This record gives sequence, C-alpha cells and structure tokens, in this order.
Amino acid sequence: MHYALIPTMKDLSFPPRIWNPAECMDREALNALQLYRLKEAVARMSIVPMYQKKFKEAGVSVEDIKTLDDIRRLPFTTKQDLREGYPLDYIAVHRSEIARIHGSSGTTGKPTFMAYTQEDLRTWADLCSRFLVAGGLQPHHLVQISFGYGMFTGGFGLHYGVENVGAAVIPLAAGNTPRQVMSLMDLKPETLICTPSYATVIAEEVQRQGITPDELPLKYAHVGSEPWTEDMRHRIQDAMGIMVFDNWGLSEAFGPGVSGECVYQHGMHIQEDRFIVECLDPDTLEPVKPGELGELVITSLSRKAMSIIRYRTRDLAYILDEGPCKCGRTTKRMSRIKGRSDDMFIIRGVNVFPTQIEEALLRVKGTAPHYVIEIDRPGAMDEMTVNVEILPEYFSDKMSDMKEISQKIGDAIKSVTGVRAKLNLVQYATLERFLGKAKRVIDKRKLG
Ligand code: DLL
Repeated sequence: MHYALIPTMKDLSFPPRIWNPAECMDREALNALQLYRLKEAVARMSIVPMYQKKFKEAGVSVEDIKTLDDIRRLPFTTKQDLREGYPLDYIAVHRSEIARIHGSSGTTGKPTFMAYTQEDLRTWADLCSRFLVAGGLQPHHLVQISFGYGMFTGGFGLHYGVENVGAAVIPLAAGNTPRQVMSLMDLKPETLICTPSYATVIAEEVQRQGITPDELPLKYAHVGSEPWTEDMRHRIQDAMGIMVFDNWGLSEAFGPGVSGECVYQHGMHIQEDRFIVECLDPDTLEPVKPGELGELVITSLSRKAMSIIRYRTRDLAYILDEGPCKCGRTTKRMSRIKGRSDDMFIIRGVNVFPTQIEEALLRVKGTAPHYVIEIDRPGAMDEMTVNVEILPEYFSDKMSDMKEISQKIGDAIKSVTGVRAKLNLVQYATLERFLGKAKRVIDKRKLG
C-alpha cells in the first residue's frame, strides 16, 4: 500500500540529484511507511531473547504499536546491552543468513560486532548513494575513498554506495598522504571521502606541495565519523577550493548513511523511511523541541539482521525547525553533531565539548587546525591545557612575540566555553596527525 505513494523514478531528472524517491515523500505517506516498518521491526526483534526480555519488562508488544507516538512505549537499547550480548546475541537471523560482519570502532570501550544480511547490504548501499548524490555525485564521477577499510564501516559502506550510483572508486584507504595527493592530481577524482581530520591533513599536503585550489581537480568531499565544526569546514573548503559535506551514521544502525547534507549545506537529511531519529533530553528522556539540543535516539526500521530499537547514541544535536529543503527533499534535517555526551568534560563546573574548543581556535587567524586538549587535576581543581599549532608565519620562539595571538585564543576560548584555559602554542607540524577519527582529548585524571 505504501509503495504506491512513493513517486516513481520517471518523475526525477537525469543526471540524478535525488537518488531515491523515498527522500521526497509527503509527510502522511512517510508516516504511514514508518509505522508499518516500525511494527515490522518490533515483530522481527521479538524473537531475540534480549528484546523479548526488554519488551516483557516494558509490558509492550507489537500489538501495542498503533501510532508513531507509541514508539515511546518501547524500551531503549544501549551500548552496554550490546556488550552483554557479545559477540552477536542480538541478531534476528540465522547465522547462515549473515553476509558480512563489521565492528564499531570501540572509541569508548570494547568493540561490538554488527551483522548484515545480503538485503541489508543492498539497503545500506542505497542509503550511502542517497547522500553522495545529494552532495553532487554523478555516475560518470571518480571517487577517492580515504577511509580505513576493514571492520570500520566507513570504507566498505561508502565503497558500495559509490558503485551503486555507477560511479568509480579509487579504494586508496587512509595513509601515505603524499600518495593521496598524487592520486588527486593524476587520477583526478571529483570526490574525496574521509574523516574531517584526515581531510585537513590532505589539504595541508596539497598546500605544502604548492598546489593552488585552481590546480586541484577535486570538487567535493564527504566527511564524517567524528565531530567537527563549521570553521573546520571553511578551512578545508578554502584550502582545496571544494565543497565539503557532512554525513552521520553509526555502525549500530548500518554505518554511514543515516543522514547527510545536500548541496545547500544546511542540515543533514535524515533517511526517515529507514530510521526514526528521536531527539531527547538525556536526563529526563522526554522529547525536546526542534531547535533544542538533545541526545539522538535511533530506531533502525528495516535492517533484517538487527533492527536496533531506540538506541541511545550519546550524540548531541538538534532537529532543524524548518520545513522541506530547497533541494526538494522532504525529510527532517538534523544539525551537525555538537559532541558526544561521553566526550564532554567538566571544568570548574562548566560543561565543555572538544568542538567548542575547535570553534574558538579556528576563529583566530594564525592557528592551524591541529590541537590536543589535556585535562588534569594537579590540586583540588581541574585544569584544561589547550595545545595548538601556530602557522609558521605567525610563530615565534619567543612567547613575548606571540602575546597578541595568545590573548586572542584565550579570549575566544573564554567566550565560547565560559572558562579560561592554559595555552601551549606549538610550532606547526609538531602535533600528531590522524588518518581516521582524531583523538582530541587526553584526560590525565583517568590515566593516573
Ligand atoms: O563512524 C560511521 C560513519 C562512517 C559515519 C563514515 C560517517 C562516515 P562508528 O565507528 O560506529 O560509525 O562511530 C559512530 O561516530 O555515534 C558519532 O559519535 C560519530 N560520528 C559519525 N558521524 C559523525 C558526524 C561511524 N558526521 C559515532 N559528525 C557516532 C560527528 C559523527 N560525529
């Protein structure tokens, strides 16, 4: 019934700017489809002992899901639940139906495994194709994938998403940055795919080799997998003369492909026919209003191997309080991820996110986009030291010569976060470079 309400491919122009007509459904049809698939997901997961127990404890079954609001009757799933179900107790298909296994990066603990059926892999490729096309990918394009391949979902996920569009892949993977630039110059891909922090490293190598934005054939980059800021976007765009798009996802819900930006770069379109994304107050677990920051809680509606129910992502963002986008997509949009609740640190009673420090640093002319935040408690009080690289033309061995820039950085951090930080201005190219997700915070309180 619901499929008939989706516009057909014939309604769309070629070359495609919208990959899947499901991105442009009208709200009523979309809600009907979501409800149908939510019931399917609950029924599917009801055979998994972990969910049987959870549904029983919550006193809810598939028959109770009558409207979309009834999602709130369903229990949450946490990373801890998946850890307890190690290695794959939470899947809803027979082992023989598994087509691939990936692992979460384990940024904040033991890795967890994620299974996919053949159908899941096709759905996932389609999801990745959607945001790639939204950000300019065309079937005749060439794409350089500079994500790690392997258990991490970034490499393979995007690889099949690109091929699904009919475009070609250079599966270069992360590392050997001079070779990345050689490939950009010689094979001339239109699109680059990597983490935002690795994009800054590639951009830096482009500049080091004296290549101007006009000489670089690259047009677009799709970056994701870690928090980053609007200022970082501008730095990467300006250095390479390209457009950079954000995309969000997590291995518990396929991987990349849950949401992504279109050419208007104004919020990430959520693939609502495949996911329900709630934005909740992390303390009360009540929904927050559009425009208000909350924790994203995700239900994966149609993943056959594991339709995760109300998964607490710990990612903080907000749903945009706006209607359909100029690009024609009707799906809800979300802001960039402001931070993860488990990345947040408290300095003298004030909550601080690494992205706030990034925002402050990059506002100041002369800083390079490379920094490390150290937290320590030498006495009774927490202390935050921000190590940041200064570009060669602004750097001096004498601290007294750098008073002005130091003052500006200190003030910017104070104005963005509300706290004063100790600063350590270091020479350009002395801090660690990251090929994948950057590690921005060293919490010495947890080490000792
Ligand atoms: O990082 C999936 C992915 C790969 C997304 C490639 C985008 C591109 P995990 O390793 O399971 O999966 O890590 C998921 O990474 O909960 C966020 O905290 C963070 N994250 C992912 N995308 C973004 C983004 C992949 N665009 C975790 N902005 C998520 C900020 C992001 N954080």
